[in-house]
Amino acid sequence: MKSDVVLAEWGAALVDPATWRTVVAEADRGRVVRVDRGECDVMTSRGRRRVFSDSQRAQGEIAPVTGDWVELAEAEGLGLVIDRVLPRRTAVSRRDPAERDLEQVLASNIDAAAAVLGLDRPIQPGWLERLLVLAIDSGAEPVIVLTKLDAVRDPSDALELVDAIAGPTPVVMTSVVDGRGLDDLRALMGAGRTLGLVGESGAGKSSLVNGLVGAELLEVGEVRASDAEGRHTTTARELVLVPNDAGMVLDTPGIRSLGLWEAEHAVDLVFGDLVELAAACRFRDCAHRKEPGCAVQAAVGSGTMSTTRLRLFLELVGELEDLRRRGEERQRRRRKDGTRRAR
Ligand SMILES: Nc1nc2c(ncn2[C@@H]2O[C@H](COP(=O)(O)OP(=O)(O)OP(=O)(O)O)[C@@H](O)[C@H]2O)c(=O)[nH]1
Ligand SMILES: [Mg+2]
Ligand SMILES: [Zn+2]
Repeated sequence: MKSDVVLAEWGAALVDPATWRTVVAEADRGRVVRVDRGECDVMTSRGRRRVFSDSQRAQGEIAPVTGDWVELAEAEGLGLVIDRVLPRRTAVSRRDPAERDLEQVLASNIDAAAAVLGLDRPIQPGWLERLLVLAIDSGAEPVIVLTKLDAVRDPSDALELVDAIAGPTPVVMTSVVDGRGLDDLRALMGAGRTLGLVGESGAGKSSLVNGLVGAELLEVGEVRASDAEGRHTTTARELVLVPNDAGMVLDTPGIRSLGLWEAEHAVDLVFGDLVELAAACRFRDCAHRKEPGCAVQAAVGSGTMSTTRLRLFLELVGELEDLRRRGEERQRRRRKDGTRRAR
């Protein structure tokens, strides 16, 4: 592709918002639009380039992810390689549930982060809370997107539950069948801005991309009829340009599970207002049920805190206590086994 053709197509998308420098003049710079094993597609002013993600660097501290701004270099025998990943403005990342310190970056340099859930299945509060942690923790503007609005007769119960969790985070309901809500998503994008989508398989992320682009660009998979379980159709993280300078959207494969790290952070990131209130309770170990001097119950009484939100908060705190207790027991058992074997 020639430079002017790319510019006409990608336009503002190739302006690095961190520096406001157009990449056009710099053929050695670009943005990662797709990552496969060992290779990536990088959009540069000269078009889409397939580059090696040189294994040494890819396994190092910063492996390139979709959305990254990178500098390219020629490497002998390899052709174009990613020489450097520029500092990320924002990043959606999760922790490996087995190795909780291992961070996995799912998308970078996004401006809005959407936690996507389908209205075709029951909303699981614990799942939404964890997913919302990813969106809030990314540093981008978080938003909750409820898809398949056309597939439900009355979304009001689901919406009430979601609102109780969302707090100040905006909630958008969409349908790619009748187009409702797509303009609300477009409002989060705009020239040079990127909307990132995360959620479980079958939530409708790739369908949203197609809906925003107005073409069947990405593959979409049926969900199982019995329980709306997805089939993990999307396997690569992909950054897609929306025509007419309307911004970009970053699709990701369905997330299988989110663990303890996300749940722990949900206490502060999702229920921060309750943590703050609880600090004013008379007793430090207040359970916020019937204790005298409970600031949380006072807020419920005066109508500033919803009973549903309080119930969800107490459920999360209870679940965390369970998880921690079980983790400690496992450790104790392991230590005991160790001493037995050492004898
Ligand atoms: N009725 C209706 N169905 C939808 C809507 N959006 C998505 N679907 C359907 O939901 C199913 C899953 O959609 P996908 O877009 O493949 O879901 P995904 O989140 O990309 O799934 P993975 O790639 O597996 O993570 C498909 O059968 C879609 O046709 C919608 O707005 N309305
Ligand atoms: Mg998909
Ligand atoms: Zn209390």
